[in-house]
Amino acid sequence: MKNRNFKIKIQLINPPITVISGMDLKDIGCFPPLGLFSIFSFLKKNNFQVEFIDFNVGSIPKNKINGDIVGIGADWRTYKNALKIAEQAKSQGSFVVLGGSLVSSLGRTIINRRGKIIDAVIIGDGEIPLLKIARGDNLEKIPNLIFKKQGKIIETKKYEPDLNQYGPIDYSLINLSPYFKNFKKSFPENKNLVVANVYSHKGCAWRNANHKECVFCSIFDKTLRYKNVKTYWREIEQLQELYKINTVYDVSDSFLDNLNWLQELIKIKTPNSPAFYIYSRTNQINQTSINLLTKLGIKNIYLGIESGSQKILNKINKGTTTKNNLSAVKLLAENNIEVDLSFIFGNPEEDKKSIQETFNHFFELSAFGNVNAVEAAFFRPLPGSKSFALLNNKLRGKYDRVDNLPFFKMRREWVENFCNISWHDLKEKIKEFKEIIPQSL
Ligand code: B12
Ligand code: SF4
Repeated sequence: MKNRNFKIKIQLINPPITVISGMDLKDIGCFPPLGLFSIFSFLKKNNFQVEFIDFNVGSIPKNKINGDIVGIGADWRTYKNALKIAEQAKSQGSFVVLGGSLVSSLGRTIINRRGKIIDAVIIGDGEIPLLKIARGDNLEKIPNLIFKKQGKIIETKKYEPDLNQYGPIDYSLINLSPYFKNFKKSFPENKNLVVANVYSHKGCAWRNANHKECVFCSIFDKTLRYKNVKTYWREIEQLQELYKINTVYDVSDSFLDNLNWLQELIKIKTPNSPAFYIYSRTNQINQTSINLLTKLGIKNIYLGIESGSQKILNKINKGTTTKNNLSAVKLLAENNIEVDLSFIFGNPEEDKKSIQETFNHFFELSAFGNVNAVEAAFFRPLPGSKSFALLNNKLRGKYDRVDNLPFFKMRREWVENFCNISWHDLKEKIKEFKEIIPQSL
């Protein structure tokens, strides 16, 4: 790499999603990759020359990869292409850094296998580690980094910074219009929505309190961290000023984890603010939380129902009950709030009986009349989750040294090893379910 100083050029890249048949592709290019964008905004604020390239939006001229530092975001849908971009960047002499949800779980394996084309991976938040790399700090003193030095893997100390150190994300730095256009094209039934993604916090209270997260959860945040309400609201106001957004999509894991924070937010909220779309756990929906959400201006809530079988809910350690689900959807219906429901098929010990219970539960929930959309997904044993460790153990460490994981094959391996239903029958059941549910978002 050339000298690391303020004149260097940093490129932050969201690779194209690899399209595999059977994949739901509707969301591609509808929202900017928020993590990468947050890093972009933070580095800009610190006066670095930074370029933001999203391969899933618009067309990208060839040979554009030429940064002194090239930071690439990768999740399971983009990892293959992230490697291709890393190879190209390395061949041009760039310092190549990978980060994002998948990378945070597989960091050591990635450096071990791809050390020739990737100089470092960042675990967790990329803002401060990338800033320090760009400033030319000694890599061994930069937190949350994994890299190779003289053939040896170095892993630096881990920490989760206070989110307020980053300041507000500056949404004026990129043009969000292509995302809004793509959203309208992909979701014509929601063509009146101008919706932007933001985040209020990172982490999950259930995970924190319980130290035993849901078996499929692959988030890497260990603590619960909040943006202060003023910073959060500043971001929303900016989005309203710039794009006249009418809906805020808060991607944080469970919006109702901290009701004091929500109360503070309501105090500073301005009139005519956008409607909110949020994620919540069903056991956090009660009249108190609904009153607060109504004051905030909630439009719709996404609820992780996962299964209609209490045995399965216990097995996956969801921490909710079918009673919670019924009471939440009923209360929300009484308060004129719509819900989007998510179900997972292929949970541990899933069998025909538990699937029938899920169908029945869906019918009971729909009867309240406020179900807007339903998502039905196969169970995915993603790296970083308990389920990945279980599968890998069962397969005698088959995936110990694999970074480019065969996610579709692993879904089937999971069912064959942990469910009491055949892969063929499960596929038929999910097909049947998808035929009866309202169109997924
Ligand atoms: C929002 C979201 C979505 C949105 C994405 C919209 C968008 N374009 O932003 C939608 C709804 C489309 C989505 C879909 C899916 N998602 Co999703 N999603 C999330 C969620 C809730 C939040 C992500 C986010 O924006 N966070 C806020 C930002 C600020 O944080 P961040 O992304 O972590 O970024 C930080 C670090 O990761 C790092 N970083 C990120 N990029 C980079 C790049 C570099 C170079 C560096 C150095 C660092 C770095 O720094 C960032 C800033 O601090 C996460 C859960 C979570 N808590 O992360 C799951 C999550 C990312 N999704 C996940 C999954 C599995 C899915 C689905 C497959 C679920 C499904 N239906 O089966 C689908 C895939 C799409 C499909 N249809 O097949 C998994 C990812 C697993 C993996 N390892 O790849 C997660 C982690 C949830 C989980 N199950 O555990 N998702
Ligand atoms: S899946 Fe959701 S509720 Fe479960 S531990 Fe993860 S973030 Fe928390």
